[in-house]
Amino acid sequence: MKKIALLTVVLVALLVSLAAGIAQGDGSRKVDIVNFAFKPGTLTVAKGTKVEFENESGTPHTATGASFDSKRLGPGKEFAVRFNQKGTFRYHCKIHPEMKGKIVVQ
Ligand SMILES: [Cu+2]
Repeated sequence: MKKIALLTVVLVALLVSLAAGIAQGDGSRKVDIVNFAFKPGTLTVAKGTKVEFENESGTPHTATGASFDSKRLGPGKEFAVRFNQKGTFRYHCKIHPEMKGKIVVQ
């Protein structure tokens, strides 16, 4: 009976640490470029998250901020940047300056 209790404690601890890992956001998040817009326009992530920009449209775009630049992203291409500092990071498309988005890092 003691063994089962110990096993339960170990399993619960494992599940809690897994859930904590997901909440900390040490994975990656995605911004789609579609219909001349970044979706979502505002993405909130945890510090240390990698954000992937994927051009799902038929025309080239860029995701360009003060500290990063995807350069010209053709249709179907991806660009990733990791955000290691808290703050609000605005970006736009150099080809279509009306396309704007922001990443909020908490
Ligand atoms: Cu564009």
